[in-house]
Amino acid sequence: MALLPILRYPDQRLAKKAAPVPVVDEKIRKLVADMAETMYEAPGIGLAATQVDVHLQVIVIDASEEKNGLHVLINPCIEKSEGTCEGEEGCLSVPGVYEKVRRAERVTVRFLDLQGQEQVIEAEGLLAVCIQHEVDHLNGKLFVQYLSQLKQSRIKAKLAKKARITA
Ligand code: K1U
Ligand code: ZN
Repeated sequence: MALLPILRYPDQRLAKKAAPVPVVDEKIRKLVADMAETMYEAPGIGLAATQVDVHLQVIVIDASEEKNGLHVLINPCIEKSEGTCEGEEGCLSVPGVYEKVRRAERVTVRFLDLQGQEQVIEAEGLLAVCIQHEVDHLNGKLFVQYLSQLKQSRIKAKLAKKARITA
């Protein structure tokens, strides 16, 4: 397995739209293993392939307390969204920034598993929020885009300053 570098906002590669995975093969299973290792090490509760500069529809999520509940979603499609909720979100591509975002409370998502079999899950709470956040990544959208232009400019300036200090 390998740790993968995570792209940081405002890198334009984060705005690319991911393509569907044509076949779930060993190459995809290796990508998933590397993404899971990268997510756990960060640490984070989710990671989309877009964030590691791979523009395929692959997501890993583990929103469990014990870190023993890995979900792998290939070619995910949110078929149903119900209710609304508002909670603080973070993003491994926007380090150190946590902001409130409004999302659907429950989602039904269809996807392929690591064997290429179609699966459906109904999710709520943090898992549902994380699925929406990661599917947004695959569509080239970041959680900061739900915020005002002023907040987005402040976040860009903060990250640019941090990058200058650490360079
Ligand atoms: O996609 C990502 O950048 C991962 C992101 C997922 C996410 C977090 C919160 C709400 C929605 C989606 C993160 O994992 S940010 C880090 C984080 O939330 C966390 C880190 C350590 C322990 C617990 C949570
Ligand atoms: Zn993110």
